[in-house]
Amino acid sequence: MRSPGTLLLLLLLPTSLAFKPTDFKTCSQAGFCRRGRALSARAKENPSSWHSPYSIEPPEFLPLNPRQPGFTTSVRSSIHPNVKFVLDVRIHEEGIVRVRMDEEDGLRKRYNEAAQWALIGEPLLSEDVVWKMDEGKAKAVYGPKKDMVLVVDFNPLKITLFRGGVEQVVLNGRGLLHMEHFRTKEDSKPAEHIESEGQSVLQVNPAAWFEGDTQDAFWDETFSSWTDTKPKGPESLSLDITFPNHAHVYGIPQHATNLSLPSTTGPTARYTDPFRLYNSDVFEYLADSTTSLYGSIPLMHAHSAKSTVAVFNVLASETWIDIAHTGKSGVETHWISESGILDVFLLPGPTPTDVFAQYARLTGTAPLPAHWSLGYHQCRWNYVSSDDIRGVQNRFDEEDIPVDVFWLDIEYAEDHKYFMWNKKTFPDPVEMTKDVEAIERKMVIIVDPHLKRSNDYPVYKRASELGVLVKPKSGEGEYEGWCWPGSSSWIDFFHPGSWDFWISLFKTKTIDGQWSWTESTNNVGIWNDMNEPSVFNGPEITMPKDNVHYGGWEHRDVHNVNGMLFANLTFQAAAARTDPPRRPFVLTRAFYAGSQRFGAMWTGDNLGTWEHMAVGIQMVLANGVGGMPFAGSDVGGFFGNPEPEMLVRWYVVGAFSPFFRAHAHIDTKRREPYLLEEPYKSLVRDILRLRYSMLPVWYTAFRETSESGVPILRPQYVMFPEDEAGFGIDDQYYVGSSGLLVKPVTQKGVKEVSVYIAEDQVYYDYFTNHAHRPKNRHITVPANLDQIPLLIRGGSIIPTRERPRRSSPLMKHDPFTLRVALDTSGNARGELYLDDGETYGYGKGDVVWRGFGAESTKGKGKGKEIGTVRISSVDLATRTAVGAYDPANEFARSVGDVRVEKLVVLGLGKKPLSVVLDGGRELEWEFTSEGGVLVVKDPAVRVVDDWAVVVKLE
Ligand code: NBV
Repeated sequence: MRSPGTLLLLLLLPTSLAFKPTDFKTCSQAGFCRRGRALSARAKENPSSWHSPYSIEPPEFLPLNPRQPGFTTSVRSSIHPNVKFVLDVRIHEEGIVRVRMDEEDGLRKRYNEAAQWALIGEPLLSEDVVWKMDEGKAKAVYGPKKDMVLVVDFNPLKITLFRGGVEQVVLNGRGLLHMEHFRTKEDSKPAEHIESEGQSVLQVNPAAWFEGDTQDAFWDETFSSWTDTKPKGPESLSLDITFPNHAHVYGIPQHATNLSLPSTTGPTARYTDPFRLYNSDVFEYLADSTTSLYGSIPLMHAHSAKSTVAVFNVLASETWIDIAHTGKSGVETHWISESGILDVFLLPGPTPTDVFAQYARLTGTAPLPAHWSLGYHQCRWNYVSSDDIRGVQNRFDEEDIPVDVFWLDIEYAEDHKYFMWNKKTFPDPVEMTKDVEAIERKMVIIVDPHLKRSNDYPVYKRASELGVLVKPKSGEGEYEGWCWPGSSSWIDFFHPGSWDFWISLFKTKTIDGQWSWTESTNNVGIWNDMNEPSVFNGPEITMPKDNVHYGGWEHRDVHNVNGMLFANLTFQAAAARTDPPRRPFVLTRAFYAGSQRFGAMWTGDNLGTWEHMAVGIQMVLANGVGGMPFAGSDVGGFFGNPEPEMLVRWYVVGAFSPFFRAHAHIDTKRREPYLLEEPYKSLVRDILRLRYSMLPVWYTAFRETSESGVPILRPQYVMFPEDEAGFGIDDQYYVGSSGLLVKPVTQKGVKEVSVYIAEDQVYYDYFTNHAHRPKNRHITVPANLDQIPLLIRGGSIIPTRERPRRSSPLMKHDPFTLRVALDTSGNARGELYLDDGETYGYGKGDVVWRGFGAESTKGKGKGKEIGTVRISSVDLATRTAVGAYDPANEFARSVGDVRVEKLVVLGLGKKPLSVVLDGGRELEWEFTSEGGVLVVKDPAVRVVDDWAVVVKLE
């Protein structure tokens, strides 16, 4: 059932607005992208004579002050000698280099605030740099090994980062740097074409060799029926970034493509268009394309067996990126942005893990999420009434299927006025929410950014009174666009005046007589959709670029940051509902660099096809590279009615994604797991139980990523950075540091899969305990519909909780099983992190963090060789915590009764002679010689304690 409003809107949407990929620009339809590509084409046509017109003044103070972290100097462009630019080069801690360039005393100001939203603070400067001047270049030597050298060439301007004498990243090496300066219409005369012999275009327009001889889309531009007025004229920014000696590039999410990004230009090109970064609501997006999707993270890793480096190009405007793999010489990239200053960070690596840490240092990490949010989320557009929600919950319980969260999409809201319940269908919203919460489950409710322009809507009314709505191009009044509620306006979250107001809306008690969401509870999570922003009657289904935001910035300047601010404020609002705050859950569709700090994301409106299932994995991996680990794709596909086989496989993809949610379009048939026929229903139930049993692994992995920034889903190049054969693999991945390796099946009718293994190590089948040794670097694993290709890497210890429960909080006191998967030397290690899962108590040490180890030794006993495997649990929090950590902290006490109920040791060479708890007590055990599996039953040890179990072998 859909509301009459939605039905009307869906019918009214003209086909030109039917969100086809053709509704979105190609590079050739975006003036500045055409100009950028034309610049690169001219450079290619004239390889011998091409040179960058930009040069810098030698920073003369450097020889006097060689220990400066950087310098600022003026930049000249030989084609516009009267225009002034300024360059700032700095070396920060961790060897991160920042290069900024802006126009100085220009006619207008370029947008320079993207970094302010992306970064967690002003990065600290390095104290370890020594500069010298050398042959027309400035050279900075730094780093603990003094092997990092930054070379700045003065004329033409070029910046190169070397490590160990090898070129890593080069800026403007191909001479494509171009910062279009501000001008007036009057003084920007188009070049005249001179036909007569002997006179070249250059005589009329000396800049034409570089800039071209036309003024392509300088002052306005039309796409379909929309005209972008471009009041500031041309201000685009082009920059070539080359990664010599690196063969793969990753990152720049979000695109539906391979993890290792294919070429978009040159002889190796797979695509014709560059990758685009322009947050867009692309309806029914293609499963293989460079089209920009809902989020944009301008971070790119470049990788080779010897090195990883990255660039973070902090731009908030529409950006296109050409990639060319050039064989031995590396990867050439060309970044073309519509507006903004040049603000590039070079992250020096040298390993993927280092790059993640360096990026995390700049933009922060994903905070520890609420534990329940790692459970299974059941969503649909829409559960149509309170009773519908209650009914769905009952059916899950009747069928014994675990679930943590029920979601409400836009139809709960009267006339799509978010926060306002449709009382006909949801007469008792708080009671309904409490009914869900009674079984320790949660609700997540959608709050979109478009506000119905109606004075009976308190949210719009107040925002309008405060004057915090986005303005149209005139800079006066309120921008009006079309979205679900009909005529709508959008809060300008760049306006500080909107912040307290937004936060106050989420309070569940009225404060100072202001309207707030009293018909809600403090546990409710929030879903921020449509925040690209999606505008049905706008150009490319978004806001006109000449709309005006706080500070006078145009929408074109801030577009890609816009959605992040909405999620940021919602996250703050949800946290501020209680004092002390509790960990909020916010899901966002649009995102930017830094969005990881404000919750989870999903890959938007995918299709129920095998291709979309497969590309969803690649996209989640790429989002991890971009610093957004808490990610997933709609299980089942948003559009369409997946056949049961596909649905079962998709549940496996979901169960091995950090964010696990099933969702479906309003026009699809209901497909909650309990509706499936057998055997599919039981298969899905088992997959869900598997996810729940592994929540300790996921939560432990989130702890790690919240500190290190290393993604939760780890592709081969992250795990084995020196193994070239793995660099292109993106259909299998490891889960955190756990040692679990999964290869979800994403094709129909599959019976077995071949898993790539980069090392000479034993890998155990998670379900059968079968010990595999790779042959030709592969393991063949059975993968019928009731089988999941899931392996444990030898050397890992996996903590699980195996009692089926209805929701994750009900598992709090359940005992643990440890799977001890010995490596080829008989050793293993693992970790378990626990806390209360909802407060910030972990900040003051209310945690349990255990390190497990298995160590094999050989010795003499009674005249014979006796082998021992010692399996132990030690406290990690004491060792790593800053200040005094109390192992008997409040949380630890609350789980003092929690036991380890079973040890499963895999890969024992021989039958044990005895299994004893260190200190004496004999334990009960069973040994299966096939695979060398020892099961130790109930060692009766507490999870909070130090203990050791000693296995003696003949
Ligand atoms: O709110 C309705 C849908 C939502 O279910 C989906 O997950 C979002 O990606 N929303 C988009 C708006 C309309 C989509 C056609």
